[in-house]
Amino acid sequence: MRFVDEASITVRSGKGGNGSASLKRAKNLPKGGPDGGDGGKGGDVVFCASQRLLTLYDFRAQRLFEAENGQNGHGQDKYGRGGEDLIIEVPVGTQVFLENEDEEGYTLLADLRRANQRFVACPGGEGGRGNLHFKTSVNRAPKRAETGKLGQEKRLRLELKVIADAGLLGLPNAGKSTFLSAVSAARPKIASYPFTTLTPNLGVVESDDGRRLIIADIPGLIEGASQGLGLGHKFLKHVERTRFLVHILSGDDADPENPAAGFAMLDEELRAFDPELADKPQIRVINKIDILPEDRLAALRANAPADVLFVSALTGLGLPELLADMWRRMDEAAEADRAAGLDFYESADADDDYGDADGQDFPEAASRDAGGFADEEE
Ligand SMILES: Nc1nc2c(ncn2[C@@H]2O[C@H](COP(=O)(O)OP(=O)(O)OP(=O)(O)O)[C@@H](O)[C@H]2O)c(=O)[nH]1
Ligand SMILES: [Mg+2]
Repeated sequence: MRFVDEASITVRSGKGGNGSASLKRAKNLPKGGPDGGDGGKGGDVVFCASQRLLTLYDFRAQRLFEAENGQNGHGQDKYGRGGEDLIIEVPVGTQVFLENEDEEGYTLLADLRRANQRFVACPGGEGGRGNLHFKTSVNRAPKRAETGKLGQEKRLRLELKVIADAGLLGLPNAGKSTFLSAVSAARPKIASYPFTTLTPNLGVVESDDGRRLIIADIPGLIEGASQGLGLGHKFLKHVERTRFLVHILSGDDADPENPAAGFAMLDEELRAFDPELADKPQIRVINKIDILPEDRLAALRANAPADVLFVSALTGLGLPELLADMWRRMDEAAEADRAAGLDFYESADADDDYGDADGQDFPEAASRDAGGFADEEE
């Protein structure tokens, strides 16, 4: 499965069915009254955020989405059946934009941040009323009925911005994907050459008491990424919507005399992308301590800022401490969000409603595949 985070599609809601102008016919009723039923409502086009999906890949193949039309009403008081709504599943974190007709650009319609959150993008047309409704004391046999209203058509742009609790940040080869695979069920590609990861990977860490911490692993950044070097820094948008970052520096790459400089270098790239991202809380980690010569490791420990953690993603050394710190950050961030009245990262099955005006929730919560978009080859 290839990771795709942008798509343009057209959606059409269903037309309402026509009302019927039928008059009763029966032997004993020469001048029958109206018995024409209403047309059914056209189907809505509805987006639903699903934890099963991790990319917008499917929208490469299909670009037109149409809900069903409502059926016409009939005589004998028969109402037309409503058209089926069309439910379009998108990954959690998908933003739905309306393509502006006159000017360039897009208008944000909905941000589907929570599992099962729904957004009605195009309501179906109302069904027309049958002549039943038009009977009056002077006109007992009206021939009048309404036609159904047309559905709507919209050109939409979908953009996925991954939502996770922690974002991994670091130079190529630092061991980000190795860390993800050590602590979650995700199996991202890992290799000893730079830029192994080409698209984001997601992994889920589960605590003993059933809590979940979602980690986003993104491609490595290099100095000058903000000027387009390496893979550039566009993937940073996938760590924008995280609570905190885990900044991993390989003990190979760190300067033993001044390890802080290695972290500061990528912080500058973050700042160039988005100053807010640079201000996000960070856990700083020096990795690969299993292969560092003793004197190098000793110098790194002596010269690193006190908060830096030392780990080996490969052997697991130091990972329990790192995970404990991540859970602590998670609690702190959740507390800060609650204090600020923010709803951004609420878990999927929270039942308080804070969606967009028209984003509704469904009670059943899908469970997320613990894997990720790990498989990079198509
Ligand atoms: N000895 C040792 N090797 C490690 C450790 N962590 C990662 N590696 C190795 O370092 C290489 C790069 O690891 P990756 O996990 O692919 O690194 P990455 O940061 O995801 O790299 P990119 O995806 O290219 O940005 C692989 O050969 C790993 O086996 C570690 O703690 N100790
Ligand atoms: Mg990687």
